[in-house]
Amino acid sequence: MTRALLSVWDKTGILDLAKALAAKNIGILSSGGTAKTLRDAGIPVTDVSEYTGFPEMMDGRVKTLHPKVHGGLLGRRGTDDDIMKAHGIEGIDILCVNLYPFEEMSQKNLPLDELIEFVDIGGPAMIRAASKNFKDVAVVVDPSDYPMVIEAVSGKGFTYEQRLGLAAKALTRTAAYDGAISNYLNSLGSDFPTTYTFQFANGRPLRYGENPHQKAAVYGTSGIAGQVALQGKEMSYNNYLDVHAAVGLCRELPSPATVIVKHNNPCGVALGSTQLASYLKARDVDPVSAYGSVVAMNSQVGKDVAEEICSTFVEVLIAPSFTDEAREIMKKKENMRLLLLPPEVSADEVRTIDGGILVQRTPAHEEGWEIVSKRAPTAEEVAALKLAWKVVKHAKSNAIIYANATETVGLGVGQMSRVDSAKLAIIKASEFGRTMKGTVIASDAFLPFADTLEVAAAAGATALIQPGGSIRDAEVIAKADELGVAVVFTGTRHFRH
Ligand code: 93A
Repeated sequence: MTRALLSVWDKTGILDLAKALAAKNIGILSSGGTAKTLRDAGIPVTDVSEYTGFPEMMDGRVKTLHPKVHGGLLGRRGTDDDIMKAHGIEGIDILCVNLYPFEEMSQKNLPLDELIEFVDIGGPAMIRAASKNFKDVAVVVDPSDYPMVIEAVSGKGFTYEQRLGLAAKALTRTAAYDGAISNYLNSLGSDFPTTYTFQFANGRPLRYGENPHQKAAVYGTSGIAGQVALQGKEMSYNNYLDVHAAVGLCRELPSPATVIVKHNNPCGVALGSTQLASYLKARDVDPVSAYGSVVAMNSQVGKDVAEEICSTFVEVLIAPSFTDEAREIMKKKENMRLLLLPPEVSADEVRTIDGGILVQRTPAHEEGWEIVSKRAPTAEEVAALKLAWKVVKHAKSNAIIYANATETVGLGVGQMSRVDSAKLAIIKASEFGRTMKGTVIASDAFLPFADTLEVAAAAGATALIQPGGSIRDAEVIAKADELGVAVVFTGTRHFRH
């Protein structure tokens, strides 16, 4: 290897890479800004403009777009040597590029005239050229690959597999980049692009899908999809789904809180003065369902929680951090997966249907609450309504959640009729010796009839939160007033199919 071209927006790690190249007498060509960075650090570098005899122009729009650059990347060693020589084209053996930050800048509401300048043309062109010629050119688009490159140039060079892997990664990057640009342009003037392009890297096969006869894989580098278990068995398809469900709710709760999820639905949710207290309360809501569940917590897991978790069977425990002591204790549950709660990635919610996809976006803020009953809820009821409303949002419809100020008491979820959810929650809670006396209820959508309210009130619920909006709202409110139940309308529906 005799020559490398470095042209990077993100200069992270570039000096280390350049030093390693220089140490092996690999000549470095660079575009303006990158050349300056290297030169300032005392690393010998030739400007691309000097090599091509063509200046950078048009405010940088044309920097590397020149046959002497693209010929150097595309020329087949052994086949094109003569023509390269005839035109003074020098072979480029390593290309290191990262692109103008279009994705980041497109979030900043810039006028299109300004944003368009972040559409990188020369960078992707070089990446594609080098990728096509991967047998002769190593193409590097990710600073996290620099150590591998440094090792290769300092040792035996690149293997065929390494070159191919780098090219595949490089083309994944340009495809994602173009996808982001096309999504942006296709959605100008509307909320969603006319053509929806999305790319997820880091695909890993899973042992199987929802069931053992189904094949499956997971894709993604960030959020839950990017998480690898700290201990335990590999994450399964269903684990990812349940973790996603648990984390979505857990992130909305004040800490410390615990969310226990089984088959994509919460089966126990509690707040507590400590993480342990919230876990014990959440588990007691439905200890039978909690067996073999996914548990999400939103504060550090210490020894006390670890010991309790180990006293039962938990599929996955996810938390922002674990103390060393907790990690040590949980090692004895060698199958239990431990995951770190990742920062939230706000992305469109995408689901597949036969022949296409459905996409939706959730705004951060909901409408305000309105008290519509004669009796206003007490402070204690308001706290319970807040908790129940958050939980119902994350349960499958039709859902009725009974809660007090710190925990769910009964959960009726995923039924075809709302009143059945109200009854089911009571049946389940009574199995564990719980009463609905003094609870409140949340309904994910409006109550179409007063029947659900009557069932809940007869069991002891004293307040109701629901979106409102039924043609029989007045009937439901009149029934609530008759029963002394406080009613809050939220204006926002939380169906979850
Ligand atoms: O404006 S460009 O599309 N035109 C080009 O010819 C070109 N060549 C490299 N952008 C171009 N680049 C990009 O410049 C690279 O992809 C990289 O992101 C950046 C590095 O510029 P500099 O070395 O001047 O900081």
